[in-house]
Amino acid sequence: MGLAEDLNALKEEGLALISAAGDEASLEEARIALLGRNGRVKDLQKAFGQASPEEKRELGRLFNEVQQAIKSAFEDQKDQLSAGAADAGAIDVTEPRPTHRRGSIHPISQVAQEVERVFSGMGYDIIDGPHIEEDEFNFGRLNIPEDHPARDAQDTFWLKTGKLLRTHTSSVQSRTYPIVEPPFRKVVVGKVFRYEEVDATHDNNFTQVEGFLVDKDITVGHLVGTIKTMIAAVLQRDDIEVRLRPSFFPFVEPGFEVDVRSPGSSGKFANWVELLGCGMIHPKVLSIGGIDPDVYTGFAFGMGLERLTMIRHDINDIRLFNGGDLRGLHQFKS
Ligand code: FA5
Repeated sequence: MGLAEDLNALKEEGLALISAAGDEASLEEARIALLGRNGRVKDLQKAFGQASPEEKRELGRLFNEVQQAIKSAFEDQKDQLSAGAADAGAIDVTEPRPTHRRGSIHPISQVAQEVERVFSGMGYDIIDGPHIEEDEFNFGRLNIPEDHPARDAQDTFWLKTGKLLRTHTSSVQSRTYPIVEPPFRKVVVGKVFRYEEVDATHDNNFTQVEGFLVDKDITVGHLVGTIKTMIAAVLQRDDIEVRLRPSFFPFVEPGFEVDVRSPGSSGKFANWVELLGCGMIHPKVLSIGGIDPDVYTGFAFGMGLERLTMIRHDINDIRLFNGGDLRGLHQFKS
């Protein structure tokens, strides 16, 4: 075969090879095989060097034409491949948006888990109790007999059966005393319900954390130490100011309310806000529960978890938690 036929054959094979290249890697392989330093075009160029001057004039024109045809086929194929890749990544603006968004743990549940972790670390058992409660456990065994004025502060929702939605987690204290032997430490996190006007710091269903500890020689010092430790550990800061005020709850003696103030807060918690009620468990409550108050003493507290979460995240309105506006809640993804 003469050089002219070789050149024509190379042109045909080369164009076929280039148009068969389906991606950039195989196109590059074809380019190296045809136009590379040891490629087919270079081979023929060497043979071309040995031709006579007359042949060279004729073959030179053919050589340039073949080389040019291969190069431009290569450029065309390259353009086509990159246009295809751009199409594949294009955004279809008519496509419907995905409707499922990834959920997140509710900020109250996140702080509840944190509270339980902190109390577990202090040796407390995590326990639970029913939302639908009997008068006896919510009030009676807590030294709040019928017609006691303390009931007025905790009006609630009553069922036709005579049961009620518990107004505080202290009901779990009265359920627990008869079935455990001191010493013990228990903590409950759960929903409570009150027939109450809703505002920025009050809801009609909210979450309480009830802690109670019974042992020998327990004092108010243990109570205050526990509360301060818990607040600092859950909020992960030690600049929260805590103050104790004397207060009255029929199931403790003496009783206190604990207020907190957050110096860094830009809103509600820049001023004192009540966080919890607490005190030394009333001897009457212990003996109703079958625990001898001459041998054992103990403390108890009941804290609003929404309020603690509000301080944690500098939230100014409790209605964010139950309002159902996911834009608010999604800000607190853990
Ligand atoms: C009680 O519920 C007592 N059981 C607390 C207690 C337990 C005292 C053990 C002594 C010993 P009080 O009604 O004050 O107390 O509620 C306790 C906490 O729950 C409050 O300090 C507040 O943080 C929160 N809280 C009360 N009412 C609401 C409400 N409507 N919305 C949100 N949080 C509330």
